[in-house]
Amino acid sequence: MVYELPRRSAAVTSEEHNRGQKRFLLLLLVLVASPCLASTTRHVGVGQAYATLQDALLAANASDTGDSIIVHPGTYRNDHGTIGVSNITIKGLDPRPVFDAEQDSTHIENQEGIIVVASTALNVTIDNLEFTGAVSDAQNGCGVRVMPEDSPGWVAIRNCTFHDNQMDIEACPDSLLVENCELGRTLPTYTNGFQHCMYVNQNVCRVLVFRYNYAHRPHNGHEIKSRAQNTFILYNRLADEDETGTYNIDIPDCGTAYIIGNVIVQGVNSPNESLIRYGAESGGVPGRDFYIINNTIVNRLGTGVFVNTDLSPGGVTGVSRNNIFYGPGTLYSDPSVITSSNNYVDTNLDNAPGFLDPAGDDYHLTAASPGGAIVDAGVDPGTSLEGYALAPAMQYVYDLTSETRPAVGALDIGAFEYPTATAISALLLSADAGANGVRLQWYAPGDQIASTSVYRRTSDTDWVLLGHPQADVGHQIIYEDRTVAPGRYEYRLAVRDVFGAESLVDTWVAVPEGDGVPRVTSLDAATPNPFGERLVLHYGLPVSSRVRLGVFDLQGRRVATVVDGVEPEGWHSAVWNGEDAAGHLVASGMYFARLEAAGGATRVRKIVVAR
Ligand SMILES: [Ca+2]
Ligand SMILES: [Ca+2]
Repeated sequence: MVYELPRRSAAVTSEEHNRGQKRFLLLLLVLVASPCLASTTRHVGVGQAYATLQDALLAANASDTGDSIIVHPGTYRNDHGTIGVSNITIKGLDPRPVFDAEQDSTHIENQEGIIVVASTALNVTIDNLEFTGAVSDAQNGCGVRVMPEDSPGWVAIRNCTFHDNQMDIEACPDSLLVENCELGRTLPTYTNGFQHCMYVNQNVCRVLVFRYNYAHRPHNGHEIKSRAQNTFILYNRLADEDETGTYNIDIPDCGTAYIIGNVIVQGVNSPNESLIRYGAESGGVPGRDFYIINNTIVNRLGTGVFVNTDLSPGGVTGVSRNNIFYGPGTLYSDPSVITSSNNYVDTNLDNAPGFLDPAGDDYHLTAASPGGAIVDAGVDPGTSLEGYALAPAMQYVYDLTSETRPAVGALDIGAFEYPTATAISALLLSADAGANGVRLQWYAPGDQIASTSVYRRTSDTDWVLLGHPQADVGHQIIYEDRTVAPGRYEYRLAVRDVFGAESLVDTWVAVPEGDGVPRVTSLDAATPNPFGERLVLHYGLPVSSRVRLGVFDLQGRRVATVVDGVEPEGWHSAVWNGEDAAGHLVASGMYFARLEAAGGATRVRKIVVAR
């Protein structure tokens, strides 16, 4: 969806288009790249142009051309830096690079964070990095720290891991997106202060979107604390576990807050009984409305207040619908300010909701979940005061992703719909690359495929959609990409089933050098394989050559001759109709295709005939 806030243009693209809301949110991630033609890609790592991220950032700041920084795998100790200019992307290559400040306060820039985004840096993406050991003398050493920015820029933090920092993320850009991240344990400090996983620390932040994350084990702090004017907490897991997390969600200065589709768990060591706290410090931002919709909220402490507004200023209104409140405690400190309906309450921790694995914090519903009370018992939660549709469009997927929430009867109560859709499991059969293209072949069983999509990227570009190949009757999906230059590419097949669940298969392919002519004699994997009536054999010749392409049985006897003659250099295809030399269909079973070309080059591929 594209959300927009009224005053400043920005947007987020996402799979939630069907929400159709236009008034909110931020962050145009597809416009991450700088329009500046002089933009440079700088590589960091052993044997790369820059040994440290700090060196690459100094160069990127000096050139101020909206550079991309690619961090190669490895552990970077005492490597830290400041992003001082706009339109910077820092992206780690798998396996995810680790930045370890080694719990030494001299190891982070300005005593702030391993990566600091200065207020002068607008539109920054930090992708696929791990941050650990950030400690500062001020006791708020961060994995990533974004300085206050009262201008219309954004910061996106994606696919990152944080743990054992004094704060994982402290940030207040105009717009902030944090998605698909793990924000793990925060470190105790000598004053035993409040160490949050996610902290938006000033009201200049206009919009926070925090989604598809797993925030857990804050030490004497909150999984998420937001002073943003508009806070969206969507489809996350926020769990104290064994640590001393205080509030799972703290919205201290009021504002508009959306808490939708989350798993929220207060642990046995929480020093404060409240799980969601709203307006406890001030009315510092104008909104006075909050929405708690389709969450599964669990209290393992012996006592508790699920939603606490007792210190908030006047004029506060909340909506609470379709939630599961599981465990002892008071639902609302002040029920008069909350419109509440269609919530399921079980104070006993006796698994009456029929959760899949509550001891493991997995609150998916099961066949034991009560129909009519939880399953299909939700209502359309309506819209917010600002017109934002409150119904959950997505659901959290353990641990760091999400999926479209399936539509199975009426909306269920809680964070998950039952039955959970079963994603179609797709399997890569072959990936063949020649000088003039790539051919990929997958197998995706089942007859409930709603759509397929093939994407391509390189190690430093984002996914590009190539097409939507159809599965054939044999459940095979074939895609041929004739648009690639030599180099390494990753292909992704996404198969979405009719319930909305998606299965992904990613494959790296190396395309060799060449200008349309193969470097060596080659015979691609036969397609389709197995086959019944018609088999296509693709082969490539580096030079014009006498060619014999035949089919042989397991005893090595020639069954059929497909090509026998002189062919020019380049790529060719030939069809075998499954008949032997006498024109009879051959028996089902295994055969071989053998290509013989000039210079004694011989290539063999297995063929399976299945009738
Ligand atoms: Ca608590
Ligand atoms: Ca349902």
